Amino acid sequence: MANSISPFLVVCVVALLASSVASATVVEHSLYIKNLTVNHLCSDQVVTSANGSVPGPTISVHEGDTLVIHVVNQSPYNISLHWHGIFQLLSGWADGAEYVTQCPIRPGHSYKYKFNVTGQEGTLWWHAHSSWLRATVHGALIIYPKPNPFKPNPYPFPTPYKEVPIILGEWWNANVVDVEKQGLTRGHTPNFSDAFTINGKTGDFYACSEHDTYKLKVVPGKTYLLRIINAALYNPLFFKIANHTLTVVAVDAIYTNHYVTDIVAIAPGQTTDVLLTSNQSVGSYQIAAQPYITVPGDPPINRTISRGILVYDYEGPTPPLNPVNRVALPAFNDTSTAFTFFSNLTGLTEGPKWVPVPLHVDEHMFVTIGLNLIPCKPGDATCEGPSEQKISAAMNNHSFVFPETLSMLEAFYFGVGGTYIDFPNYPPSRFDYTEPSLKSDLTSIFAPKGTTAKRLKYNDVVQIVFQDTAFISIESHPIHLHGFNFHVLAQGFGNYDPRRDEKKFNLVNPHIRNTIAVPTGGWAVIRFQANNPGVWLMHCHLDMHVPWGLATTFEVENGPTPSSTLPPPPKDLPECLISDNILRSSKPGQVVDAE
Ligand SMILES: [Cu+2]
Repeated sequence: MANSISPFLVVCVVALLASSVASATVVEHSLYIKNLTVNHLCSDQVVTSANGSVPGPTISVHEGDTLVIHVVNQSPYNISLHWHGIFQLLSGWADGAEYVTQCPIRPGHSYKYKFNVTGQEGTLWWHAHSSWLRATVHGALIIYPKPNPFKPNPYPFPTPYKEVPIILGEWWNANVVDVEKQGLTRGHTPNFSDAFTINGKTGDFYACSEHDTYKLKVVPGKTYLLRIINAALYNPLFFKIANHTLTVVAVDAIYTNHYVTDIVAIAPGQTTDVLLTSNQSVGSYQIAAQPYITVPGDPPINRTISRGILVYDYEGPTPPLNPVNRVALPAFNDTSTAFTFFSNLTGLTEGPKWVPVPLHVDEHMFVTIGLNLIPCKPGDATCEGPSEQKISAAMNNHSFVFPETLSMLEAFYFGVGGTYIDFPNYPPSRFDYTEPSLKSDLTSIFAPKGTTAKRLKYNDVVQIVFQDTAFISIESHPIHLHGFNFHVLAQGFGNYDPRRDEKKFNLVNPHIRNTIAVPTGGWAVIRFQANNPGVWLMHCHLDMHVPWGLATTFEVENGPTPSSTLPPPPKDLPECLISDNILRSSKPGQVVDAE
């Protein structure tokens, strides 16, 4: 009898197991993609929105949760949604990169994105990954640390009094899909935006905007966590609050050592978490988001400023009468301020989710990034780019083209050959990458078009040196990698020189990111481990540069076990133009199963 198991105990153990399983919450949202009329700068504009607001809703989860998002496309455009910075471990079908991991959700159709949020916490965001629709279809995606009753403050910094998402955006008084089309047809830079926004508001710099100004109310003497996201399509930005310092504590949802600054530089695609303490005299202070222009000379770029106000909420006997304290901003082209910010960030090695730098490298890559030209067809009068050609863009002289009939992930999963070709580890030739005369060098400025993938073995460690080129112009390209975070080992200006620059690698506490702003006319070195099978897009996050071709992909093989193998696609994965039957017959025995 002493060895028998009490039925009561069994019930208790089962109940305990059930409760621990139940603690992995499923967070469910519906996003309806539909038209919305927005009034900015004295006029109405019909835009595409998620649930009728710009920015769209903030999605919050705890690490360990499963996120389910029903996307219903009631808009006139094809769409897909990307969960920017989410690892998508074994859930590549939910990554949302149009024609890379799925075909688009067509008007009138829907798709359920379902994925686990594991191994990361902090500020990310979600956005459309079709055409330029992310201009108005985006929102914050906040991952809170796993609830822990023994750890009342879950953060590696003092508990903030309040947390505030700050989404910086860019506004066109036009239909952005038309602006993109115009850029592609004419072959030169499309019309620049008309305004920048802070949480969807333009601010008093612009016409008709007195009531279109973002206000952040703070209680004196408190510390706030600002979760800053750059959702702009075209510009890195400087962000500043008059008379206040900001303490950076995380970037791209990974903690950093505290870095105290009076200005934040943030490239499209990046996030930056800062602590703000309301320790100044009671009053109002300007908040500003200003473009950081990385193209030298005098490019015709939107040089306006979005301004908001930080207001001290004060209930004492004397009402706050201070005039708005104006913010002093750097020059639009202040590369040294931007570089100081980016190169001073270091990773919080003792913090949650820190990953040490892999010290052994399996794949060394040197990837040139920049603009190029494609020849115009004879007699094509719409071709208005430099040297009467069309602007294009490339990595390693390969100008990326998205497939149109089948997603790359389906081609990978079903073994459909001929969809993409190999992406090389090096450019076809070595040259003086940042030599200014390359600007109009018609002997080497053309890059062939094609769909490319760099094939990686499961768990390969990849090091990439990104090298900006001077074709057409140098520029800071924010390169975003889907599916992985990477360590930023070093960055600098001019041509990368391994003998000189390898000595600068930070292998101890480099910061970790998913989007790196490669310095204009310079280079940056990153390292990541390909621990997730699937096809992962790597691209410039300046939206015109993607259809021009500044992208490639990584095809990561399955690992040796079921837990390192990409599962079958969900049943409701949007249909491609290649029919399901062809896919099924292309890999006999492979059954398309439910999730
Ligand atoms: Cu770019």
